[in-house]
Amino acid sequence: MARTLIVVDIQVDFCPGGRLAVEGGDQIIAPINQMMQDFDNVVLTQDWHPADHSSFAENHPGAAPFSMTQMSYGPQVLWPTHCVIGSPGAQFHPDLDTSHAATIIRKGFRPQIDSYSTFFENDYKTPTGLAGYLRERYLEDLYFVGLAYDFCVTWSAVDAARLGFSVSVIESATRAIDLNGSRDAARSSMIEAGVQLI
Ligand code: VGL
Ligand code: ZN
Repeated sequence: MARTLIVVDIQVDFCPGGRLAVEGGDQIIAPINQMMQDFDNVVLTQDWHPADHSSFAENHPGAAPFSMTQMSYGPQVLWPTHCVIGSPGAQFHPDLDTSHAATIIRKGFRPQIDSYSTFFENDYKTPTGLAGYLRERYLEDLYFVGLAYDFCVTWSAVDAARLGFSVSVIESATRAIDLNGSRDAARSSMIEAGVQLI
């Protein structure tokens, strides 16, 4: 069965020096570049927010970054401003080899909805189109790597498993934000959803 590597959000803002830096985020880039050679298909994802995005603490007067708020679709972390459309921080990390990727999925561009998963936005309803793309190409064996383990990687992997794909996460090629125990919670939710952790 054709194997697809889905490389989540290897962007300047999620790497050291970026606006929502994940510790060690840059350490996984060389191994991911290497791994791409062993896959039949590579998909890259890109967090892609307008400046007025509702997930930014800055757009909620008085709110601190990493605090929680309530959105129409449920609880939402308020993040430091990151991955603003067209900004240098939204670009792929310059060391990432983008030449093997057939597709780039962008997410989080609607001002009122955040999107961790690369399949559905955080309302669990609005699709990105990735499931249709993969199914139409008979790509059903998915391997996830990238940033951040406990947000975009986990939400994507859990959605993929629920959609019926065969799903693995290559843990050594991920790094976590780990906000209030989010790493362990993420890991449990993946195991519960039937995601293979390798
Ligand atoms: C992410 C928080 C906000 C991620 C994206 O890529 O994990 N986390 N936006
Ligand atoms: Zn984001």
